Amino acid sequence: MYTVYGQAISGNCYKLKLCLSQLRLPFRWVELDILAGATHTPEFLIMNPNGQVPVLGIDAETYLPESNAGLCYLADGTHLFPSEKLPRARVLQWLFWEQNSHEPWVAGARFILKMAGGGPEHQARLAICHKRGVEALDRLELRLGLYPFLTGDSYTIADLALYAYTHVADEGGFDMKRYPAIRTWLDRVAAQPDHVKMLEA
Ligand SMILES: N[C@@H](CCC(=O)N[C@@H](CS)C(=O)NCC(=O)O)C(=O)O
Repeated sequence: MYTVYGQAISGNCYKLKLCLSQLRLPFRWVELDILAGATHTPEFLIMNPNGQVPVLGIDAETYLPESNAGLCYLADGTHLFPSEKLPRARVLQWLFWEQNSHEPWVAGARFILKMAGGGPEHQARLAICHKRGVEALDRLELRLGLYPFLTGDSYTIADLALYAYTHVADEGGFDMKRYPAIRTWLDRVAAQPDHVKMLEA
């Protein structure tokens, strides 16, 4: 059985939970407190030298950090990750974009407001997250105005990955009323079979 080392409030960790649930794979969840330093203990750093969750435990000795690497591993050979060259590369395109251009800002703003207290010392960083996050959401809106899912007509791990932080972007201070195509897509993703909510047990 797989093990997810994660923190339930984290969108990156939610990606693995959602993927495992949608593939109907049994898993065990080990809850870790990031702010208490649980990802920087010597034991954890053996699993992920980068000191971050999530980590996917594949067996007693095999650990896979990086949320989107975990998605590719779990979904390989399933309907959530196409095997043909170009459709597969399109999924990877959105997974890389998520980590480079979306997650740092959209999740970053949420972290500041929801977990770090949002105090004056965070305001300069928050402003950057909002500026860059709006740019990312504008691009997502453009794409989702053209296609039902990110890579075209089918739901894939690209949608799953982008859903994780976009559906809670309002908690980072983003005004989601500006994004009708994103909101329709969020409903479409939430209606997929075996969808689970972020904080659902
Ligand atoms: N690129 C990583 C990012 C993971 C990440 O940012 N994890 C955060 C929680 S969402 C974390 O563990 N932070 C603790 C730290 O950096 O010390 C992934 O996609 O898995």
